[in-house]
Amino acid sequence: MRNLLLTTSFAIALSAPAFAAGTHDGGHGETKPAAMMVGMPGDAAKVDRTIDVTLLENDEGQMLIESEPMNIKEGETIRFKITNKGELEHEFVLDTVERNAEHKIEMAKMDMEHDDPNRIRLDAGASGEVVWTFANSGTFEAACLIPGHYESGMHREVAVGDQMAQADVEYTSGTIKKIDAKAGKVTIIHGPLVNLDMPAMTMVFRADEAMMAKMAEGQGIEFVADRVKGKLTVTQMK
Ligand SMILES: [Cu+2]
Repeated sequence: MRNLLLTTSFAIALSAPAFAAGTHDGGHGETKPAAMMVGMPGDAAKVDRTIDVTLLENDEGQMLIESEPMNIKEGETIRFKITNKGELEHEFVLDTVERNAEHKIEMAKMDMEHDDPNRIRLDAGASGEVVWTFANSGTFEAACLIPGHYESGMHREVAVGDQMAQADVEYTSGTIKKIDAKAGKVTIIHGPLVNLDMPAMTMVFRADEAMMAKMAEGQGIEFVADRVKGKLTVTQMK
């Protein structure tokens, strides 16, 4: 590794020093997973949730990465199910904005096909997946680095934080059916929970004491639920 580091000083000069052992610096064809700023390859058996991603071009000449907002909690393992619905080849690369910019320059010199765990390249009509664990909070990026594609719109923000970004959460209406304050549980008759990919139904949620204090049986509420330590929990309410 020491020799490799010496011979790849160019790549290191472009990379954050602490994460110099990222995908590229190990040399092409070497698939040893390394810790990157954006995280690490995830364990497919321990996926927290799936985000469906569509790669496509539209009639206005844009190229897009479409999905639900990529708001991810630190430590979450996501299965990105990616489908190329376009007519061109596309890729999906997870990295920092800076590293994507660096790789975009390399790609402009030579359209390289990579085989790194943080990226996948898909022919028109093809689909595949990337399983990734986001170990660090921060703003990252999903992008297609095929020359010209990024500029045509193929990049999307990936926000990793302690909590889901407030601006992007969608409130769901519901009616509180039952409160079990002692158990910290509340039964809510609710509409579809978009972020959890759940249809309208009656379900038991966790809620903390402060949240419970604002609730009454029979009350109509607008709320946000999310998985907190594996349990469906009311995280916001109005
Ligand atoms: Cu593309």
